Amino acid sequence: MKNQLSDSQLAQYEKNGFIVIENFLDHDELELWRENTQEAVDQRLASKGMLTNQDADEYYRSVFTQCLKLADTHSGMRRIIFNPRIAEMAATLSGIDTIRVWHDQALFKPPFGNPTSWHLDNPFWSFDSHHAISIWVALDDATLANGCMFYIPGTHKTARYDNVGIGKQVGDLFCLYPEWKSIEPVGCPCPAGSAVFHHGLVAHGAGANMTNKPRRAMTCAYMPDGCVFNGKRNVLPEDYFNSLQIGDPLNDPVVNPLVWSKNMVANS
Ligand SMILES: O=C(O)CCC(=O)C(=O)O
Ligand SMILES: [Fe+2]
Repeated sequence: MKNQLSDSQLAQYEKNGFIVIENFLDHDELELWRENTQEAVDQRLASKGMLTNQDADEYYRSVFTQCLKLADTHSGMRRIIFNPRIAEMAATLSGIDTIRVWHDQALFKPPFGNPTSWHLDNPFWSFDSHHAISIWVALDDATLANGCMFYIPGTHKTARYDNVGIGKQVGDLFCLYPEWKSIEPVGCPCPAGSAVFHHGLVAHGAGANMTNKPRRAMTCAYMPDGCVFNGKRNVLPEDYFNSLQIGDPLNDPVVNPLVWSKNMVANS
């Protein structure tokens, strides 16, 4: 795993709000991620479990097959997602000392799948933070033809917390941010095993899958330690959600496990 970050990569992330790490996983690691992710997704779909988009409308189901919090239901995924080396990279990029998992999610764009409309991530979530970050790992080659990621550089600096969602109009986000229309989007094709880290407030989306094969990705979103509840349920378990008041710390060790801390390393 290529888990070293150079100063120039840190500066690029700060400036653009995303960074591609080609061939992040080596051959064996990629095989492990593929096997575990595919198995965890198959199990979740077969069990008709919660935290999928299988009850959504036909359009959204064809954007991707979405399965959230696979680390909760699959031990192999737990080992992958709770890897402190990845969490350390996420913390280092976002400039924080202690980091929790918000949620993992598999996003498999099916053959001939719909595009992923331009959106921001953090406005979906139960906390507001300028230090939220995700890793998106390509399990298949991600190409301009099959729906690789696209970003609008620098937008994390002026984004707000309104949520446009991921609807049927690819460009709905620009009704909210007309000033972003003049910035050239950057496509990020990358070979399988590559990773993209992106800021929770950077504008991003993915093209349609024009090919007859799936474009699979495994992702994890991280929350800085110390974040507070903003009133949105998102993926919070119902009982926990009902127990929270706006402003309460989101520090449940099971729901949002602390996966890396500078102090943890210093003390160990
Ligand atoms: O994989 C996709 O199509 C979209 C991914 C995305 O929006 C994300 O990881 O935040
Ligand atoms: Fe996203």
